[in-house]
Amino acid sequence: MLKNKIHYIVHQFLPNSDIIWVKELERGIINQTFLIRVKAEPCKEFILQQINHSVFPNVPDLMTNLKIITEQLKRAVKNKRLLPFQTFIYYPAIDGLNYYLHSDNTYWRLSDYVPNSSNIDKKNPHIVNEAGKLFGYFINLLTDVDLAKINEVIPGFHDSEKYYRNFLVSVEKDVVGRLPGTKAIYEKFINYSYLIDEFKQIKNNRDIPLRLVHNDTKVDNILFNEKGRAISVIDLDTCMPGYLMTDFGDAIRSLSNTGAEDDPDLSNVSFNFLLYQSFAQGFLSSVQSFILPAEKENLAFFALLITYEQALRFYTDYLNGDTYYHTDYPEHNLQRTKAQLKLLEDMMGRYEEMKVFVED
Ligand code: GN1
Ligand code: MG
Repeated sequence: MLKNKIHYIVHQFLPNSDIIWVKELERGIINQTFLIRVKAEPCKEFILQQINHSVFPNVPDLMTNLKIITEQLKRAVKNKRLLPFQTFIYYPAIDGLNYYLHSDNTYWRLSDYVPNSSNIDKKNPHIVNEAGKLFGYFINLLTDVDLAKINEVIPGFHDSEKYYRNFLVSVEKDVVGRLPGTKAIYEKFINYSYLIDEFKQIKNNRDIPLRLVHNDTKVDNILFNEKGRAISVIDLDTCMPGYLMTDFGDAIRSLSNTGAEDDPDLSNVSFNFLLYQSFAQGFLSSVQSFILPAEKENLAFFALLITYEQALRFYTDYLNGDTYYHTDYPEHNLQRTKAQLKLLEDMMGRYEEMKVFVED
């Protein structure tokens, strides 16, 4: 039974603890997450997560990264004190490792739960500005980490060119026969592939540095307190060397969308320029002391690029028969693709204004 299993696993981290309840959280579409309440003085809550082992084949390397990153965040938050920022740690299991390998070959980890925090359900300029400040601050806090110490747990994670190549391979194979019914979508990806050509130029630009960035800056990965202040950044699994613009772009993809990432009603999906401005303003205020001109010039481009990339990733998974992302219904990845493409096309119509806003 799942409950017994969860209790057993919690006891691998907190032996003898008295578990009051376990609740499954809908957090992310990669890992499975549980909130655990344990009897203590006062009661304390923890996050137990099953790590998606097929997405992260090397769990020890992943957890080594997380140890470096969470320790650095703790240190830097104390030194910089520019914004409130709640950190958390991963607890070692009784065997001393910072993950637990269960007998059924599943990997687990336990961390603090950030108290009095939640995701937001509605996006408004204030909330989005808060998120911008905190995602920018996150990069600022990590500027001292030696990049050579961080393992590349998913090679080329935001290499859009790689995703484009994967897409072409999946189109060629069409293993589950989903291509013929989605030819119009396929055509769009081909038409917009000039974004990949432009990305190739950026990769060759030596003025753009790699930094330790979050790489998954969607709205769900920011926690807010009850006053609506952004207080913590979660889901650090993909935190690896990458471009600052990627964090900006991925956040815009998620935060400026008036609909949901997988909205079944495409009329809900649109690009909200005011939310874009609010996020950009917050983000730039946190990175202004170190952002380089070549990075700034490409911020708006990455909003388009990462939205295109995400659409490609969803569509490729659809063509592959839904092997990567968790799906709730057969056409889920197709729905996600359509919503991301709609958002992308909307952004394309405002691209010049987007550029002008961040560059000034
Ligand atoms: C995945 O971790 P989670 O489920 O929030 C994905 C991101 C995508 C996101 C889209 C490791 O994020 O890159 O942007 O889904 N993470 C991984 O919702 O592939
Ligand atoms: Mg993630």
